[in-house]
Amino acid sequence: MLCMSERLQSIIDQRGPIRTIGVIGMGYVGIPAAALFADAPEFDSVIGFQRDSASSGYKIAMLNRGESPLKGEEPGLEELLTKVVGAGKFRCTSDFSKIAECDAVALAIQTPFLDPKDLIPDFSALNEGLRNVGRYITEGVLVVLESTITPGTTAGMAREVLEAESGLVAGEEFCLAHAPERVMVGRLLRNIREHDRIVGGIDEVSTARAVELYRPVLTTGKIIPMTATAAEVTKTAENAFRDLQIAAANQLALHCEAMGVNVYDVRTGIDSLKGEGITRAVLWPGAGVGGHCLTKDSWHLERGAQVLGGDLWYPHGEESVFGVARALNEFMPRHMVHLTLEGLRRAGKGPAGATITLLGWAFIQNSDDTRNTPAEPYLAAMEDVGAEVRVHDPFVDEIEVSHDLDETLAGADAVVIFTAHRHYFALEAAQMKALSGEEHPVIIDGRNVVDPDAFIRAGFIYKGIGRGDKNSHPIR
Ligand code: SAJ
Repeated sequence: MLCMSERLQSIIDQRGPIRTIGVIGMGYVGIPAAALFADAPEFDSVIGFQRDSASSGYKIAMLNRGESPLKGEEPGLEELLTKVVGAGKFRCTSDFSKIAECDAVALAIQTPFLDPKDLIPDFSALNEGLRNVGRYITEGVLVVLESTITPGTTAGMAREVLEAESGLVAGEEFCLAHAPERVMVGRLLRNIREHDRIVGGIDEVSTARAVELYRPVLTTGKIIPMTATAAEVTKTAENAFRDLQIAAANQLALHCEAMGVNVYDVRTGIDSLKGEGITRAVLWPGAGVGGHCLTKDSWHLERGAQVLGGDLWYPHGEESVFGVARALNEFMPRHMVHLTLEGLRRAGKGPAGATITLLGWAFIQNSDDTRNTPAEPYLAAMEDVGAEVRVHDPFVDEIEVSHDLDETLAGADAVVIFTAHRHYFALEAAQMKALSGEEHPVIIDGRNVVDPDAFIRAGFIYKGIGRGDKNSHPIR
């Protein structure tokens, strides 16, 4: 009597090597993945699956013309799509029944949170994708989840849905794995080729089959095999660690403000500690943490520990360090409100009726990506206390966002820098003071962009994140 994995191995041996690959979800994860699979000589063809929905259906025709539907610069992607479509190695369809032709299927479907506070991820799109895949997969297929998911999902909910829809048994009649994406907008192809790839199966046979799928697309990246759950924890933890490092820098900044110290001097000092086995990754304090990775991945990790961790044990009643880090990073926009109110108070003003110029709406410098921008809670809080906020951002094309810096600065009682766009490093104190028309305009620097002394000399009231050495300066 063959054990489960021996049975699965014999089914795979009969099926032969992976030839046809399906990728579900033609977004910024699925499209480069499909193009790179199609470009690998080891594989015969790739089918991209995209729901023909009102919001995304247009991608199908574009992709079949070899065009990329992704916004922004993605070096090499459009050429690669033209090449593989032209070679007949890649096509896109909304006909999910074609999954039956695939030896391997990768799901690249987004998993946002409806509301991070209740830790309930919105798996509805992923669920629909899994049901579609389960409906059409055949014996010996490999199913891989690439989306960032709560630890326990692959071996739990995903396995259950796939088995229920297909009538097949995971680990015995088909392979199941998690291989988290590590792509960053603007370098999608490079990330997939060059980053090491975590590949985690629900069993050894699944892991090995997933390694066969991903090894051909790596150039300098290496395969790092592990279990599916370990792969889910790795992905969520690698971002939770980054969020934690940023929170540590933010905490230090708040302490330095209280102690009258320049946090950037302290950062330079700490960073100078080098040498064998010494590691100090001091990141940068700032106005807050935005984006779609760090704002949710810690909660996926926490939820995994709560759902999976039967005997989870740490200081009871205490928040985990990742939860404390999230709360501190979410606090930083409120600290920017505090600095603004303190600056206005020094100028003899209250927030009601004050004109605030907010510089930077994107969540990250020199980008148009506004997802979960920390500027949003700041704007809401300032409007709640009666201020009028005008937003400038040279990269963001949204209704309330201006591209005219002088116009946005005119009549400002306070100028608040939220994003370190390169344009803001050229801000001129004297010119800004003239535009404000105020005797003592306020400037709040959330990203260490301006020189405090230049603005103080020009008569500004300065406050900066972590600038305990300047935040109580004499007014000129
Ligand atoms: N931020 C700080 N201080 C820092 C670094 C970032 O306040 O020292 C803020 C940024 O202003 C931004 C937010 O944190 O609002 C996120 O910045 P990020 O550089 O982490 O950019 P993301 O969100 O695009 O993170 C992605 C992640 N990549 C993937 O999930 C595949 C993250 O794991 C990468 O480390 C990061 O890119 C990167 O290094 O570029």
